[in-house]
Amino acid sequence: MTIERTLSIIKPDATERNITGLIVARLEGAGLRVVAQKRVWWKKKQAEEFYEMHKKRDFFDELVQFMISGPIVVQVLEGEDAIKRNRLVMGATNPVDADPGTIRKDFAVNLQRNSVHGSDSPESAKREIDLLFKKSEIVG
Ligand code: RTP
Ligand code: MG
Repeated sequence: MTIERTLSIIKPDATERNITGLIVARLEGAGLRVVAQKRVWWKKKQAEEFYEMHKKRDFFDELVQFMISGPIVVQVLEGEDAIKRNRLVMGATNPVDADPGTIRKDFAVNLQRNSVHGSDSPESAKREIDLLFKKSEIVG
């Protein structure tokens, strides 16, 4: 059993609809613990740096504009197999393809406004956590 940490973001479409608590309840219900959390409103540069791996994708500019359109909640989640576990409870990127009972099936608006982000590998989890949190902000 591996206790892991992963980086989660509650996106602007969810803060706008005031459903961050409903989403946190789903994460906790899936066995994940919020060990760090803050509400921020990114500047363009921060969104571009976070999503740097998507720079060449045709949706990059739209994604950055969306992610700076309102406040977000960034979190470190801890738990057994946290990275995979979080991706499972999030559901598929496009809510149309997401399984019943997942966050995206129940809350996402569309492919872009899909309510949550979750790190997709141990390497990206480390990069994303180090980018957004100081060590002292994470309390396990
Ligand atoms: P995330 O990174 O947010 O956890 O989502 P993901 O791994 O499921 O999806 P990814 O391929 O990494 O894409 C990042 C985010 O970009 C937006 N997107 N828009 N218009 C489009 O074709 C498109 N494709 C992706 C989504 O907000 C997606 O979560
Ligand atoms: Mg991704």
